[in-house]
Amino acid sequence: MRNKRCYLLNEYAMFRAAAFFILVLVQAIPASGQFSLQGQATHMDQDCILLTADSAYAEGLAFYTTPLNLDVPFRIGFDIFFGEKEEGADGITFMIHNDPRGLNAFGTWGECMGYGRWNPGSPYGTCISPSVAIEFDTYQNLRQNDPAHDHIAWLENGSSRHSTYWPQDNPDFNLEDNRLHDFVFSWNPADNRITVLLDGNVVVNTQRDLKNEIFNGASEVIWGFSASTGRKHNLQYFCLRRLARNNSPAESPEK
Ligand SMILES: [Ca+2]
Ligand SMILES: [Ca+2]
Repeated sequence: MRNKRCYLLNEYAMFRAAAFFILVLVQAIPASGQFSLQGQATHMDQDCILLTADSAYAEGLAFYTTPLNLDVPFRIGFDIFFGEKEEGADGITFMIHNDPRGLNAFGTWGECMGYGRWNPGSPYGTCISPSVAIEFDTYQNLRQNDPAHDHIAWLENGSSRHSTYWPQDNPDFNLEDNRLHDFVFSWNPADNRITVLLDGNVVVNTQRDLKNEIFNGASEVIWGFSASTGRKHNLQYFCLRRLARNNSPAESPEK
């Protein structure tokens, strides 16, 4: 885990450089009552939400009840826990979506982590779409082009299959190490830039016109997390640290 003080200083410098921010709200988000929970998801102590217990064939989802506006920049930071068994499964996704089911949207269990569906080419099985997601995958599934080691990948529109992943050069990479991992997702609509950090490492840095290429022109989207297990399992949860975003006149301040 990296030095928290350096992290905070870097965050501050990055925010100062963001001259397009009119007003940035930075506050702790109490989890209670602000997430809509499905499946096995439930509130824990200290602003954490359990997605799956360490049990087989479980699925849990948690969506924030205040929509995000893609027309303004945002940054979401949280800590995530993947369990302590290296041979466990399946992992967690962070996603942004406007699936017609809204806060009730869910995907398939097991290797799809409550987000995707097993076979991207098949119409069978539920998935969350339109959407983008970051998957934190802790179990190899060849159908989804997983490497043997744990990895992070960019997913779109309810497909769990990916052509690339991070890291490419660390076959020992393991997320199930009984520790919280520091994750930050940033979006800047000025250049359609998406940046994702995990424990200080850039794991995704890409440009994608989310509003027009994914969400068919819609600005208002839902964000949240999903996780599942299969025959293999692990305790999986996340803890929200802060939500920072532009407070435009069209939006209500965070309660
Ligand atoms: Ca692992
Ligand atoms: Ca997998």
